[in-house]
Amino acid sequence: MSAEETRKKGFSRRSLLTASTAGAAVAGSGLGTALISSLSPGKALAQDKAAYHLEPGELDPYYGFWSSGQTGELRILGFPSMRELMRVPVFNRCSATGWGQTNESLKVLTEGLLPETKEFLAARGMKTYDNGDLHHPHMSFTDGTYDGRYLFMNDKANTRVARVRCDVMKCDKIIEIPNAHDIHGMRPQKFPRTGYVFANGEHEAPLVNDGKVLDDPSQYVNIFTAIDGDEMKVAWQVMVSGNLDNTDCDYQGKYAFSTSYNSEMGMNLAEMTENELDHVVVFNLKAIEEGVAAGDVQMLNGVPIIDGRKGQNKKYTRYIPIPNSPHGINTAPDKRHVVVNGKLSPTVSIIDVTKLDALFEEDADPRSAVVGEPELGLGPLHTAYDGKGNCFTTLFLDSQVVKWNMDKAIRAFAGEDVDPIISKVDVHYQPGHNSTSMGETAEADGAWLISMNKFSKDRFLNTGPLKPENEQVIDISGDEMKVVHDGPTFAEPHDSIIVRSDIVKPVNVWKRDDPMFADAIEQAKADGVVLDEDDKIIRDGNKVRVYMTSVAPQFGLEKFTVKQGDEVTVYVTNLDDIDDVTHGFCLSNYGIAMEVAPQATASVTFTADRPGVHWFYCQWFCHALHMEMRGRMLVEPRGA
Ligand code: RUQ
Ligand code: CUA
Repeated sequence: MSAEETRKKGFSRRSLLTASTAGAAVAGSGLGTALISSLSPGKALAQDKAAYHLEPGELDPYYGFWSSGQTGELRILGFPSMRELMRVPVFNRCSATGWGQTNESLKVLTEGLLPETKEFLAARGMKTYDNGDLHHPHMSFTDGTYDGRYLFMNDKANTRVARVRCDVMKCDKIIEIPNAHDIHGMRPQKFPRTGYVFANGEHEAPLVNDGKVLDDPSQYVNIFTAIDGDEMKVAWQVMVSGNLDNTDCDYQGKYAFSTSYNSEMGMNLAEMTENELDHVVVFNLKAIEEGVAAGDVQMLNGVPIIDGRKGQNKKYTRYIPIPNSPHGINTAPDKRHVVVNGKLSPTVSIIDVTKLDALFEEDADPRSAVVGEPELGLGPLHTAYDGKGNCFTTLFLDSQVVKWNMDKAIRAFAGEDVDPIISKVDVHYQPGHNSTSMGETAEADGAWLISMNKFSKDRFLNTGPLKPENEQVIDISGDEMKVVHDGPTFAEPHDSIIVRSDIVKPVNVWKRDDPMFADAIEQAKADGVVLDEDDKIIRDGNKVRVYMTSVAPQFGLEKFTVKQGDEVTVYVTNLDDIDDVTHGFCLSNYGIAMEVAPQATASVTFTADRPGVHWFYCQWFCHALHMEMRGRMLVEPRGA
């Protein structure tokens, strides 16, 4: 039998030979001899691996942008090799790069905080939060697909939304969202462009949360926010009923929609899961924009808020009943269907966006927008797409991914006798999110699926009571899904996107006038210092500004002298413009360290309260004489 015939019969060479018992299984069947004699198993495996295993020096065809949950950073992976390429600090504090300590990062981390938050943190001796819970990274869109400009991400822990610039892969904006609590679901507008970034406030609280209303849940509200992704400013908010979980939007630029569990507005588990039906809230973007323009709002913290609660004005929102506690919501690349994942219900519900107009214009029954509700298995959480009409849904409780057909599910709902389920594959264990290559865009290519599993249990060497997560790469090019790689990761890659590598075009060196260090450029100008040329110390009362260049393997200053108690700012400008020659500035026993990438300026401010000789050194291996790249800060004792 030829390999082709074998595949047609449902046995692929791959499934036979990748099984550990392949030899035995094959030997026992009549078709084994032919296969084994024509192929050496080693070669077949190698061919198979070639799809996801790269040879040294080969580049991945995709970028993977990974969240890190409670670690608070963004991670960049090569995909499908799953090699971790970079960590981009966002809501966390980073020892290597100085994120959370440099003046440049502190500006990003503090300028978008609400005044009351700044006050609250200052009383604790803090400038910003040190933790974050980054769940959902998504790229900006133009015309239904990724455009390589920005990545947006949420912080559930401290109610923030951040943006990362894709040219330098650094976070350039973080804003705290007023009036809302705990931003969870977050998605950029797909059409015509981003545009808006939609963000769900998950937890409910009194709208004015100053302590006057406490244990009276009847006065709590939930808030949906639309952010202007270019300006990184809140455009408007909508007050809704029920906790907002995940969100997505259409490919037409007309609607956004959020899943909502706890339509009961319950305060404990029993109350929260009481109703048989929760809902999806549909937001009519044009009606909301008109309402805001017409002043049908209340202003709070500088933001216009529309009342879109259930039973209020039906112009702005409609509530589509969905079986108990829906979680993920995912718009299909067919630009028409949206899958709502049941979580506590074994079903997913399919919404047809072409039926949403009637909900608003003709007051149609909201359930009329539901055109399918296949039962898939236990604990459906998220759905991804192959762009060929098929859907991949994670089943948390079953520890499986199920592949099913959208069209068949819709026909079955209409009464036809068809089974939408194509196949299932075991994953290890308890999957949450999944993503397909380009799958949340109109350019879904159907090559790969990643299943992001919350538990790894026995899949790796034991690391003690705390185990890694497990992310499995699945080949979805055929009808049967094949798990081809286990990827252990630290807490907790929650969600990811897989982006074709040609879309993302990062630079190799910084531009000397980059806005990231605009403040340093301005201060230098005021001090009569040319950042790329001068090594100078400027004294300004008890403030001292130290301007230093760096070229491998030397800092521009071998020493500088300050007085105990001075407020010192060190600016380091990296004059190297060769790819990959990053320097660092680490001031030992002062708790100071930062990254200075090619052509960048970085700065840090501290009080020189320890007298004596203190070495600073380059902390990024840059040259054969990297160890020699060092200098002294001499601190004269007080009264000397
Ligand atoms: S939600 S495991 Cu925070 Cu993305 Cu579904
Ligand atoms: Cu410069 Cu190491």
